[in-house]
Amino acid sequence: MPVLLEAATGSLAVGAAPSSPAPVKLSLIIPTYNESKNIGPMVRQLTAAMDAAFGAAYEIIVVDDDSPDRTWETAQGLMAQFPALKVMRRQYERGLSSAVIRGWQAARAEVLGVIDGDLQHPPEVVPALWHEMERGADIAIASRHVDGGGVSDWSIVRRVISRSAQVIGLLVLPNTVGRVSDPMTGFFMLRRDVIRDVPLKPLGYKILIEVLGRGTARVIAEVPYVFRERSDGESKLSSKIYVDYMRHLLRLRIARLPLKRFFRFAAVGLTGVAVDMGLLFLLSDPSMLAWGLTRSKLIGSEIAIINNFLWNDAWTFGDIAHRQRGWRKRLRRFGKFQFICLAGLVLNALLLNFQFNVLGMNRYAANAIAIVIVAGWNFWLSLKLSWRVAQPDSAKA
Ligand SMILES: Nc1nc2c(ncn2[C@@H]2O[C@H](COP(=O)(O)OP(=O)(O)O)[C@@H](O)[C@H]2O)c(=O)[nH]1
Ligand SMILES: [Mg+2]
Repeated sequence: MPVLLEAATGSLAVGAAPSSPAPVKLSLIIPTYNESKNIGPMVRQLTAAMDAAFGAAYEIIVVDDDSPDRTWETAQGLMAQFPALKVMRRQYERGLSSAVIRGWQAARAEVLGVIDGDLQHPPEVVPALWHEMERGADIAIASRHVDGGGVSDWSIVRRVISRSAQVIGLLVLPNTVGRVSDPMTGFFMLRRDVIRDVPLKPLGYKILIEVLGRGTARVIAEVPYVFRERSDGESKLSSKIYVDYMRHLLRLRIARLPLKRFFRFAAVGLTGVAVDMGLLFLLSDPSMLAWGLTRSKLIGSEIAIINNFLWNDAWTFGDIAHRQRGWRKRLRRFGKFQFICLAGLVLNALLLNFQFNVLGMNRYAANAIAIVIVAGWNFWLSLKLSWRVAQPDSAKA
């Protein structure tokens, strides 16, 4: 029997392509679990479609999770007949998403792909996806929700569940899930660069959401396809998959929050409080300069704002400031920051009044809440206005 591929262990990050004497253009993964009846027809149809498009310059990697029906063995038996076919039998790890990534880790091509092994994804669509990659896409997805796509025989219940899952995804991660019409698809291709060396932490079924959420894709193309009915074997979809999906969305949501920046911003804010207090003392205290209270407060606050701006520009958002050099740009950032802080001050007073006068809260509790809300507001606006990144995707690279 021909040899099987070894499954990598450790981190789920996909590195650089290995140098290879016979390079391939596309590495397509088929994750399988109990698909022994389907894998033969699947590989046959796929090879027919791919030979026409690639000649010999492609590879198909079946990643089987040690199926009880010995799918890996059936696939291994096909290798002599199909030279592009490779098989991985995973014995120490389980799950659809990690199977796909382990497959990509063993892949040789710069373009990686995935397709189900149960013939529900039509193999004829592979060349169409490849065509989009050649035209410059970073990711090309096969979609059920663009013109010409669809599901063949789904009950109304299944349609509603699928669409609800999509809507929840849109609410939790609008900038990720909203980038494609069919975020639930398990049939797509991507450039290796999009996820190269990025540690992936997928959960459950939705590997595309992981790739969109953690990768750096800019151009995304969609190709229609009709999700076919299963003729053999059975779906592994269970209610646990929905729970995993929710957990996956939350995990990505947290990973995408700019927590580090927020903590820096908050630390800078504390230095601002110290400057403000110190100047109030120096300028207005009877033992010091003994200036009027309002004048001292205004000067102290303004210098605190300048202090905060300088630290944020150099540290909190230093990476972004570094890419937007020059005095004019710096002044513009400062102007916006100044405006945000003043607006924050007004908001602070309004909130304090509302909580104290309308809600009848304790004034110090109300003030503490107002300060937290205004800190969040200042941070968010600073992120979106002052230190806005023109191209969020390229910025990560
Ligand atoms: N390696 C591996 N493949 C899986 C696993 N679960 C499902 N698959 C494969 O992933 C593909 C899609 O799974 P399926 O159960 O058909 O999902 P459905 O089409 O959404 O009902 C099929 O090729 C399955 O054999 C798993 O835990 N490990
Ligand atoms: Mg299926």
